[in-house]
Amino acid sequence: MLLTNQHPHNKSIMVSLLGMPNAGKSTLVNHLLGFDLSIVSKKPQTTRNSFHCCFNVDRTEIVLVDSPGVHKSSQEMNIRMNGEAQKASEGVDKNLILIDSKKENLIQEFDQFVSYLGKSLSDSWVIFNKSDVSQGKDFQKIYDEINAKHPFVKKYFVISAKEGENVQHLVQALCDNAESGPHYYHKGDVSNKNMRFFVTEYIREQAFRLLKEELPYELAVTIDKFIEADVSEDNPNTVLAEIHATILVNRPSQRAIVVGSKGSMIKEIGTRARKKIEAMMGGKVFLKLHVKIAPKWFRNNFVLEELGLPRVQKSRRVWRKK
Ligand SMILES: Nc1nc2c(ncn2[C@@H]2O[C@H](COP(=O)(O)OP(=O)(O)OP(=O)(O)O)[C@@H](O)[C@H]2O)c(=O)[nH]1
Ligand SMILES: [Mg+2]
Repeated sequence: MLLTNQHPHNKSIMVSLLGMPNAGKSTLVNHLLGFDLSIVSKKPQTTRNSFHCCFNVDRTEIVLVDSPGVHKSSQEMNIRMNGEAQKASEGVDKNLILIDSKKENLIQEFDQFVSYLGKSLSDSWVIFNKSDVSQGKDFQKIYDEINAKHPFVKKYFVISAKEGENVQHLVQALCDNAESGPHYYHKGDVSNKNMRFFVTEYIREQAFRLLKEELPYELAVTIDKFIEADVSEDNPNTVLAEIHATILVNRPSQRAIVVGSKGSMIKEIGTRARKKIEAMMGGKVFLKLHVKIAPKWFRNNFVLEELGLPRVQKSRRVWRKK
């Protein structure tokens, strides 16, 4: 029997989404998938891990690799996040480099991206995003200058990932560049990360949205318990999973803010995250959140490994227990 992912007319293409923080990479992922899989916030450095997700257009499979925005930092976690972006660019057929076109100097923005990524790229397209809020720019001229300086950039698109403007042209171009061959993912599979990963992401997403200033950057989420129920009966009230998660913070004062007055903040984070998890899992879940003070967790190799951020070549210091 011929498997659907091996049909002779199948085509596929794998593309990375790279760029500076806040350029709109995860927003584009969600627009293309048609639902909010990747977490998005107004704050930069929302995405910390690179991961695959895929969708099909007729017989063409498009695998997207979302990645953290590259930035300059000497902090171990940020160095590892940059490493995730470098990893996202490896083994793909094309790199899509997103630029926030609201920024004043897009050529400088692109140069900065190249220097922060710290790795040479091949076969890339530049995507000027946020066209809905950046009128009056001569994108052809900007592209020509970028292309003259960085010849690995072969094409440009002007889109709005949020409003969907021109995204269809980009999808068509990706389909035109896809190669014949079997699909990487089975029908129905959306990502190479599991539900545990997305649960931590949806909790962190709400923390990013609800908490102010620097606090979201000093916070991480780990899963303590994830018990999936045996859903044999067709009962809409069945709880699909019992999830216990911990929000790690750096200092005692941060714990107090995350918990909030009489537990109001942690309750709000939990309620909002649970709704998204339930929408994703297609049924009810029980979610219990704890807050734990883990001083300097963002330098601790064991915690970073658990968060899916392994050591990279540029890793600086590794915190060890004395
Ligand atoms: N107006 C407008 N806003 C956009 C557009 N695309 C993204 N945004 C907004 O830009 C902000 C950042 O979007 P993200 O998708 O989280 O950006 P990102 O590149 O994934 O950021 P990091 O994960 O931090 O690297 C959010 O507030 C989005 O709503 C767009 O096309 N137009
Ligand atoms: Mg992102």
